[in-house]
Amino acid sequence: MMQIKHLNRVITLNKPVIMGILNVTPDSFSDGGKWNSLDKGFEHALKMIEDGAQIIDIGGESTRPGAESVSVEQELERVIPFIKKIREVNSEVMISVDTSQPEVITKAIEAGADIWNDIRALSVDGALETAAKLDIPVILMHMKGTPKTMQNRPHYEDTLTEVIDFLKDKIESCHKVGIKDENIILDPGFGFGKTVKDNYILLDNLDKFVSLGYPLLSALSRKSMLGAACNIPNAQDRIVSSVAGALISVMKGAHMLRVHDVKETREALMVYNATIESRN
Ligand code: PT1
Repeated sequence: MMQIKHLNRVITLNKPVIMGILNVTPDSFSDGGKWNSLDKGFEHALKMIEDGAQIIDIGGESTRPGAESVSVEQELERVIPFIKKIREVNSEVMISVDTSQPEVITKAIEAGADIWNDIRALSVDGALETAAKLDIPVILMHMKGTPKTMQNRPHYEDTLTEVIDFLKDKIESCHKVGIKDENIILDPGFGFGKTVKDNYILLDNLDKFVSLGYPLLSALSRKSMLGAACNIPNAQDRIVSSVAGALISVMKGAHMLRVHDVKETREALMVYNATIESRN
């Protein structure tokens, strides 16, 4: 049975799991920095937990297309207080931190976080060694380029093969420094250096990622690939299309969903679960 484990916290992946997004950046692409005051962000996290999120993903760096990078100090200032505040009232929920910086994840884990969500797949200096030493679950995501430039004419000879080979190479790098298989989670990286068609090729072939044998995270909530299919320019208006994408993902075997709209996604998953359970 696949599971994600850190300290006394365990999530079993026999049913799809929801990771709720808590953007503590002033410039989030879809919440526009709505949750960047400590109190508001905290309330939002509690609401997501109540709505069925088993993981809260906290990010202090905006990584949407075109975003500028921020300093380690800024990331720490944004992220650590939220982790501490959530841990004061909840010791059960898992907390992932959306960062690429070894120093940020190290301090975040000290403050009570569990999972390293790294869109740069441990490519920053010292990241692989830090992940091995911390012995925590890590999310390895595919990206082509950097957030600032990645949507500048992305091109692949063979999208699926290139993304899968990238992740296989990263898994090998992890093994070399002693990161355990049980700590590896994969993510195709929707919207990170991909055309709309590339993104839909990856969604249609998510089962091939699942076949690699690791937990798979699908993170397409409110992204432009949905806006493109449905002609919805505003990210906030992409809730129904996000739930549709989430449901396609779980039907192709995704274990985890990184979403903004926890309640709506949970409702779709309840229908999915009822369908699966009819087999017993
Ligand atoms: C992701 C992800 C992430 N995405 C993981 N973490 C973002 N593991 C932040 C658009 O096309 O996919 N996996 N952390 C947000 N990034 C984007 C990218 C937001 C593209 C929007 C778009 O609209």
